[in-house]
Formats: sequence, C-alpha cells, structure tokens
Amino acid sequence: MNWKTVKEYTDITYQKSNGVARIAFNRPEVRNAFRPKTVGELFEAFLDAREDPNIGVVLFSGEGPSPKDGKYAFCSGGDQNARGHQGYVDEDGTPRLNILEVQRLIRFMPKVVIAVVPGWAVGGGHSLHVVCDLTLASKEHAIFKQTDADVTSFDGGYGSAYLAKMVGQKKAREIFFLGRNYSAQEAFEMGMVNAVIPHDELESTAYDWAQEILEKSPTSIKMLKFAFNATDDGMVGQQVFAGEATRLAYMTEEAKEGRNAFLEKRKPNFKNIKWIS
Ligand code: 1HA
Repeated sequence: MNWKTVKEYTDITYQKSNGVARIAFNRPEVRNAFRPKTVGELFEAFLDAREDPNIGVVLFSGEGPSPKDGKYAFCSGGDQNARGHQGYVDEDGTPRLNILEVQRLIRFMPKVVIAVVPGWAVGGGHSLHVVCDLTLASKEHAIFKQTDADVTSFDGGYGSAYLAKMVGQKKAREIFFLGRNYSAQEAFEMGMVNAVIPHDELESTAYDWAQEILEKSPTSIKMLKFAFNATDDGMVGQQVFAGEATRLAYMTEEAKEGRNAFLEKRKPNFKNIKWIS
C-alpha cells in the first residue's frame, strides 16, 4: 500500500493507491460522528472517486483510535451537538440531512464501495455500512448498533428497509426495536458482514479484497452492481442500469450510423445490421 493524500480535509482523510481510494471519517474523539461539514467533505471525496477513471474500489473507514480513550469507530451517526430543530446545522445555519445524498452516491456509483469497520458502527453510521457493497469488520473492536429509536432520528430508507433484505425482517426489526450491541461475528452470522478480520490485518485485507476486485472486468462489476441494486431501487434502479445499457449501445456500429446520419442530414441505413437473438 502506497497511499497518497488526495486533499487535506478537516473531518475526513482521503487517499488513493493503485486503483483504490480510501475515504475515512476523522473525528475519533466523537466516535467519528458526522456534522454537515463532514458530510460535505465526504460528498466531495466520493464524487472525486466516482469521477476518477483510475479508481475502481473505495474503502470507507474511520480513523482512530480516539485520543481520549483508545476506542475505535467507523461512525456513530449524526453529531447530536450539531442537531438543530430541522436537521444538522453548521455555521451557515442551514439545517441539513445531507448524509442521505452520500448514501445515494455510494449506492449509485459504478464502483465497489467497501465499509471497513474498525470499531463502532452506530445509528446513521450503521446505515452507511448497510448501503456499502461489502462490509469487513474488526474481530476485536467492531460493534454494530442501531440507536435511531433512542434519539428519534430514524432512517426509514436503506438503513432499515434494505437492512431487512440483508438480514431478514425479524432480525432487522430486532436491531432497530431493541438497539442492542452486536459483535462482528454476530453481524457476520446475520449476513450483514462479509468477513471478520483480526484488527491488525483489517486495512491490509480490505486493500487485498480491493485488488482482487480490480482484476475483474470493470464493465461486468459495474453492470452487476446496478443489477443487484435494480430490484430494490424501482424506476431509479432501472434508470441507472438502463443508462449503462445505453452506453454499451453507443459503442455499436448501428449507434454510430444513427448519429452520423443525423449529423449528415440523411436517413439512417440500418439494412446491414443483423437482428441477433
Ligand atoms: O438516523 C439518522 C438519520 C436518519 C435520516 C436522515 C438523516 C439522518 C442523519 C443521522 C442519523 C443518525 O445518525 S441518528 C443516530 C445518532 N447517533 C447516536 O445516537 C449514537 C450516539 N452515540 C452512542 O450511542 C455512543 O456514543 C456509542 C455507542 C457510539 C459509543 O459509546 P461509548 O464507547 O461508550 O462512548 P461514549 O462515551 O458514549 O462516546 C465518546 C464520546 O463521543 C462522548 O463525548 P465525551 O463525553 O467524550 O465528550 C460522546 O458524547 C461522543 N459521541 C459519540 N457519539 C456521538 C457523540 N457526540 C455527538 N454525536 C454522536 N453521535
């Protein structure tokens, strides 16, 4: 791993190495809770990773441990100190729920996003790991917990409904209705974690998984991600998948003929194109 910092941020770290981007919360003293500034930085970094044609996998993690008590966290959700009357508020005074935009960016980016969970994944932080394509968790320190019903801030979208697709309705309801702690092993057995990794090997294992994915065909990975999503994403899922189908169609001779005919102000000639079944 030869991480190069892409840009210095206040609330996150953002690095790249050999086809992999690594984006991590960097507020370990509050268990990596996010405020609007954090979310703005996340959005910018994820957008950059999405647009970079050399990046195929994003590792999403949390820096740590906390300088206060040595504990690790992926993310503890919205910073309750920044929570105002209508949402999370920064210096500009505008109340925001903009973490949902980051969720959508992760969900719809044509690249694999892996949640690398070194410690607490709680509330809106739990929902973020749910929306990622894969989750790798620290054997010793990862703890999964849903506090939404404790703080009256409920994720009725991917955080709950998509979680239920993952672990089943009964288990998802237990997670939200009781708000208990679950170890990495328990989360693995429920089906919401792909692998439980010794803490010291978590980052290198995540990097290895990313490299393995990068050996695959990028178009296949992209189409598969959108195919897996489509069934749960309704018309938007269809739109995203269909957009990529259109891109593939653009590469055909008939698409070039259609475009050229328009530009040359003539009728298109599709006579030589075969109707392949
Ligand atoms: O659900 C949504 C949304 C839904 C729809 C649309 C938008 C949404 C946006 C956000 C959210 C949410 O994220 S709601 C859920 C908000 N988060 C929480 O309810 C979790 C609150 N934290 C905890 O339950 C615990 O801190 C913990 C289980 C993560 C860790 O416990 P631990 O190890 O005992 O540490 P603790 O002592 O509690 O915390 C360490 C420090 O971090 C404390 O500060 P200190 O006393 O050292 O000054 C603590 O206050 C701070 N901290 C932890 N989590 C947060 C936090 N400060 C602000 N906000 C936090 N979320």
